[in-house]
Amino acid sequence: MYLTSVWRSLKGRSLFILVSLSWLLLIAFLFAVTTVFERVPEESNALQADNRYTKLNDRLNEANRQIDLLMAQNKQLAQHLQVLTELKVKREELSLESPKTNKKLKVRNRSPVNVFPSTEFELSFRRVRQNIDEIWHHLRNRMSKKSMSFVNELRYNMIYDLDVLSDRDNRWRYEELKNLSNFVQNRIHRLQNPSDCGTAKKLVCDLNKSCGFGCQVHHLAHCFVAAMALNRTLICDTDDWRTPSDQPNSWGRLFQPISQTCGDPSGHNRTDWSDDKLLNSYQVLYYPIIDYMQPIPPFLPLVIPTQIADPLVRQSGEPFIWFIGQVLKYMMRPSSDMSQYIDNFKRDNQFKHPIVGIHVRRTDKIGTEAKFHTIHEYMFFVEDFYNKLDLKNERNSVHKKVERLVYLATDEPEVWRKEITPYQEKGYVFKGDIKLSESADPYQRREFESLHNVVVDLLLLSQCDYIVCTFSSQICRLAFELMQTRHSTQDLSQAFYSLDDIYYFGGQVFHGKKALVSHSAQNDREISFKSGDILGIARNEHNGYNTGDHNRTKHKGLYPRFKVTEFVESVPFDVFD
Ligand SMILES: Nc1nc2c(ncn2[C@@H]2O[C@H](COP(=O)(O)OP(=O)(O)OP(=O)(O)O)[C@@H](O)[C@H]2O)c(=O)[nH]1
Ligand SMILES: *[C@@H]1O[C@H](CO)[C@@H](O)[C@H](O)[C@H]1NC(C)=O
Ligand SMILES: *[C@@H]1O[C@H](CO)[C@@H](O)[C@H](O)[C@H]1NC(C)=O
Ligand SMILES: *[C@@H]1O[C@H](CO)[C@@H](O)[C@H](O)[C@H]1NC(C)=O
Ligand SMILES: *[C@@H]1O[C@H](CO)[C@@H](O)[C@H](O)[C@H]1NC(C)=O
Ligand SMILES: *[C@@H]1O[C@H](CO)[C@@H](O)[C@H](O)[C@H]1NC(C)=O
Ligand SMILES: [Mg+2]
Repeated sequence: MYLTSVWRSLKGRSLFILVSLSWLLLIAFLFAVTTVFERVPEESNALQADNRYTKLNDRLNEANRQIDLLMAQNKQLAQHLQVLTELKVKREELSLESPKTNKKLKVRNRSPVNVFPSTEFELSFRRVRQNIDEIWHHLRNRMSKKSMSFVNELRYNMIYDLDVLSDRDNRWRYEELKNLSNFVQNRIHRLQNPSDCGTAKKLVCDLNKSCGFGCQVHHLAHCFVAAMALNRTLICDTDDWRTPSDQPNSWGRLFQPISQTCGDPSGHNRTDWSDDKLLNSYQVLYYPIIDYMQPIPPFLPLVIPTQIADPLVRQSGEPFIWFIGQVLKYMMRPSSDMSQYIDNFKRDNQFKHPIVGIHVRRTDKIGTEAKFHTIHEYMFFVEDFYNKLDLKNERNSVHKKVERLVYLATDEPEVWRKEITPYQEKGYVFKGDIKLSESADPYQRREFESLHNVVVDLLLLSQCDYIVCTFSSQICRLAFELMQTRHSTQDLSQAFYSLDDIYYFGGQVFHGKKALVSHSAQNDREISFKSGDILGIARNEHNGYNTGDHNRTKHKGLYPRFKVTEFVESVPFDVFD
């Protein structure tokens, strides 16, 4: 809106001018309306008079509408003015405390635009948050339940105060991440829609990797990463994807096409991935699955693009997961049918926030790729989430207890029938649908309905405020990746608990941690290192320690999590130049 943009450009300096301006506009408009009345010519017959009155009426209505609009804008301006006056008062209070020097002048002359936190500030902030949980995990393995209730109350209060501190800059966090997301989405869109498909450089990816749904989606994401690094349009024939012959085009029914202009894999010449010096000059490049990469390209996960590394590391505690989430966000833009289905499902289910998602992966997974976990193991962390929220409300003098909503996604219908009852009796409300779980039966997984329903569960899990699951399942890793791309004022990189593995991208080259401080092993199960050393990470023991190996000494063992930070590697991706 015009007035709003004037407002922004003036940055609140000439407030009174603006308010007066809006009144002037109003007066000018009233004046104009009066002239309209006067200019209406005299007419003789009744029909014309009728017409005239209709027209007059229309104009009057229009005038009324405009006046309402101006009034509304005026009210808005007054509100802005009030906010700024408050800010000004605060500023002055601040300067009252400091000695009367030039400093006061300086402060007052500075534009009201905030000075935003540095990257170091953000990293420290997130680290404090995380370390509060490290203390919690460390103690809950050693202390009685009773002593833990003291620790937990203390912890919730510390987290509350951190939230207050972080609120100050949340708007900025939200904006910077949103800007970055728009930038990435726009570049992918441009890459995927070349004006001339006949001459475009292409990277062809076959979706035939023989594995499950989540695994294939991750395979396509791996191809997308390469396409972006090499600035080649990704070509993928999605038509036959996971489709029984009588139910064609599953991908197209669930998602929007990955390109609107370019799906033809042909070109002047083509080659396979290799260390051929001329590789770049071929128009078409066939790209293999991640497990068979030879040579290993420098951009393989968990590497992030250099061009977005600074803001990304500043704003996200999990830069790679955010980045791969952006790729998935593009790939999995829901079709209009799917969009509508999700909207209806959310409405019928009364899906609302706050809500915690749990993904209970059972059936074929148990005993083959993962261990069995009871519902209680999941609900422990759901309960913790809501206790934290109750405390937050109490500190804010909100006395109503928050409704404990849980989105349940599972491939085992028995969880719905038998396991959640004690929690329903305690007042937990489970959202989702047992029908989605019934269609997840391993013998039905090739049916379109089953595929459709796992996508519904996946998208809704990704919209939760916190997820409890097993990262050994690709479905939950997908949900967590997508979750990072939601425009939120909170960094969501810690909004999960995995009952088994740490996060990984299948086929990743290296996941490293960098030592912030040195450590000398306290027993023969621990490893020693110096600050700056690189350590691998295999497991989070959830007691304050990781298991991993030292990159240089090759010793393997435990080390304290608070002594390390994520080791982030980046290389330039041509698509972002
Ligand atoms: N509706 C629904 N189906 C699920 C859920 N979890 C798993 N499934 C089913 O299980 C399938 C995923 O298992 P796989 O086919 O082995 O796929 P994957 O990529 O190997 O995933 P994981 O085995 O979980 O690592 C999905 O396609 C669904 O059919 C869930 O939460 N909801
Ligand atoms: C986000 O982008 C807008 C428009 O380009 C810009 O005005 C704004 O300053 C950016 N915000 C941040 C926090 O980077
Ligand atoms: C997938 O297709 C590629 C060629 O497009 C072929 O080289 C590969 O062997 C196929 N893999 C499987 C598992 O069918
Ligand atoms: C492939 O074709 C393009 C366009 O015709 C040409 O410029 C390029 O040199 C060719 N590459 C090789 C390795 O032949
Ligand atoms: C050591 O770290 C480098 C990254 O700097 C990595 O590529 C390599 O795989 C690591 N080696 C081991 C044994 O972890
Ligand atoms: C990437 O491709 C686009 C479109 O062909 C081109 O305009 C751009 O210059 C390329 N970028 C690089 C770094 O090659
Ligand atoms: Mg599987």
